[in-house]
Formats: sequence, C-alpha cells, structure tokens
Amino acid sequence: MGKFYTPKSRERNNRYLVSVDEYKHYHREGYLIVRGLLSNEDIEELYELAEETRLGKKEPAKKQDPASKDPLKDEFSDLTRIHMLSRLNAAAERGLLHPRVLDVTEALIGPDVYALQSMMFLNPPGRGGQGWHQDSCYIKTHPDTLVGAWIALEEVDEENGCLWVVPGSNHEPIYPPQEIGGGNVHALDAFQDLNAVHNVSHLDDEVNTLSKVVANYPPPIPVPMSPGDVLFFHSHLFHRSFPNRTPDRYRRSYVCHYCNANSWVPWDHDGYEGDSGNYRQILARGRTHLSYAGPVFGTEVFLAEENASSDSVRMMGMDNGMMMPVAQKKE
Ligand SMILES: O=C(O)CCC(=O)C(=O)O
Repeated sequence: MGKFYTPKSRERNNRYLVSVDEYKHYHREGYLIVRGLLSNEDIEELYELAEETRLGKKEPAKKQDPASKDPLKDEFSDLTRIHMLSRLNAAAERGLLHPRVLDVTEALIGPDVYALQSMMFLNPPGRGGQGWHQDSCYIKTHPDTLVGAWIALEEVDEENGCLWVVPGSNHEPIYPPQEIGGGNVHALDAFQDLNAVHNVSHLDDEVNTLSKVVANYPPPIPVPMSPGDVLFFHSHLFHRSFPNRTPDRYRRSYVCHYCNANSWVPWDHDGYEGDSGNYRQILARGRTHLSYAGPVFGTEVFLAEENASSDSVRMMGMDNGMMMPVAQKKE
C-alpha cells in the first residue's frame, strides 16, 4: 500500500517562517515586504559585489537614443543593470540561492522552486528606471508561477528610484506587449477583450499604454526599503521605477526571479526560447520531474530528501471517494 505524499521542508536553524497573514497579503495585494530578511553580513557581500561590478565597468555612459522604443536596451548597454552574475560569480550565486529568500519563495509559490534569474542594479545618479510592466511577459513559465525578490542593498526611496507597485493588480492577466511578440502567456484566443499594449517598460506613460490600465486603480504606492529588506512581487503585478534623481547617491539592489519547479520554462537568459530551458534553471527547493541544473559554485540548496524523491507519486481514488496524491516506493 502506498503512503500519502506530503511535501516536507528541510529543517534549518534560521528558517524564516511565513505567516498566514503574509501569505494572504501576497496573494491579495501582489507583493510582500519582509523587513530585515537578510543579515548585515549577507548584504555586505552583495554590496561589495555591486561595487566591484561598478568599478570594473567604467566606460562612459552611452547617450540614450530619444527615438528608442526599448528603454531596457539603453539600460543594459549603459551597465545600469547587469544580468546573470549568478552564473559567473560565487557571491552572486549565494545571493540568488539565499536560504531565507527561498524560505519565503517556497511558502508563496513552492514547495518546489527553480531559481531562474538574477539582476544587479547599480542605478547611478540620473540613470536607471523602468516604466510600467508585468514580469511574466519577459520570463514565461507554464503554468505561470513566476515571482520576483527585490533585495535592497542600501537605503532606497523615491529620490534614488525605489520600486512603485499597484496593489491588487496581480489579479490582472498579462497584457500582451505588441513589440515583444504579444506576451505569449495566455492562449491567444482565451479572452474576448484582452488587448495588446505598446511600449511596456517605457518610462514615458504617454507611449507606454499599460499606463492606461494602471489608471483604473487607486494611486500606485512607492516601496522605500532599507538594506536587508526584501520585496516579493507577483509576476502579474503592475510595477515600475523612476530614474535616480539624486545628484550623489546610487541605488544598488539585487533582484532575482523564481518559479515553481513543476513549470515548463521555455525562457533562458541566453536567448533560448525553444522546447525547454528547464535544464538551465537551478533546482533551489523541493523536487521536480523536469530537468534542472545544480549550483555551479557549490552553494548549498535544501532539496527534498533523497528517499522522498525516489517515490513515484500518482493521483489515486481513496475509499472515501476523494482523489489523493499517493507515493509508492519504486521496487
Ligand atoms: O529595480 C528596478 O528599477 C526595476 C526592477 C523591475 O521592475 C523588475 O525586476 O521587474
């Protein structure tokens, strides 16, 4: 006879336990701020990495092309943000796989978690900022389970360009962005009135037509944060940032994305959008029946116990008429 399958987290001393209120807040409002989730030492390591990155990249900023339709292209070429340091650097991998960030992620979208993406933001004076957008139009997961974790590496506020969110907008579908292939998140013919939007992520609300949907909501709210605070945000949430308008402060942050490890992930940062990018995604928690990668710098991850993963789990009809997942040992 089989046994009931109940996912079980691995025990750790400093595990962050998410409260039911936090879980409800995240799913109702589309975001959750966990103050002081990371220690000073954790932040110091990531802050130093941000500094090394900044000091190693001293090319003069390229002037933004005012006719450009894609503000992100300018940002990447200006090195305002650097993608996927976690594939190149041990400290960046530790940040992406930080156990306390994963504790929260596991409770919100797990128990099985892939770590997909990392971005180091530097945002020097006068630069940075990303207009209204929804993250699932950039990183596609099917089922759509993406979540972002925005880690403050220093004080961030309205002056140096903190994030702004539209509470409750996580219940919206993904508005297909015309210029990047229509989003490709929902089936194209599933909605009767889901119209394409133009220039998502553009800083100018006049050309970024997602701003018209944002205008249906009460005013967006800024999210000021201190080093070690982490903002978890749903991938359908409308959010944006403004350029850093201080003359002398940076806005350093480390932003990572995760999804449930039973999602199919056609996305891979290196441009691959084919039949599966799963084999490049790090299994950070739990287990998966799909392919996955391991950490390359030896960062410890707390996966399901070996003996649990050798079970085969099937939905079975029980005597009481209910369908239940049942694990059976492989012979
Ligand atoms: O931090 C920022 O300025 C923008 C980050 C963002 O919007 C994202 O990661 O989706």
